[in-house]
Amino acid sequence: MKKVFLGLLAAALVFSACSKKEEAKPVMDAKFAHAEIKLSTMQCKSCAKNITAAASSVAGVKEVKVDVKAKVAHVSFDDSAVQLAAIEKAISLAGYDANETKKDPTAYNDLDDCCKLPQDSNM
Ligand SMILES: [Cu+2]
Repeated sequence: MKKVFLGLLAAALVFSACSKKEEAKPVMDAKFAHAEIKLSTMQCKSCAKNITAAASSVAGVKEVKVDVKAKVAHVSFDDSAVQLAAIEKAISLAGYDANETKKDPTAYNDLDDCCKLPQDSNM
């Protein structure tokens, strides 16, 4: 009987401790939209730099983070100022596929060999 009582007491203490915990505050900035852009043709860190520069140059884009391994760009942007399609376009004009937007062929030709697809590279 005593054990049951202690068990209940312990449970009550745990419960009260939990209920006092502060709720985690959301860290996302509500003002900005977030999107992932697939970069299926990117090859290396140099590509990441080119893509970051291209996407960052679009007005309304707040932050660009390119994940080289995953071949994805994480973009934060003000969606009242710019559409995702405009960001994709800027990346395509730098010579890379961005989601379904195909790379600009001229820009792609001007890329360093290391940034081209393995079948187009002369290295
Ligand atoms: Cu590259």
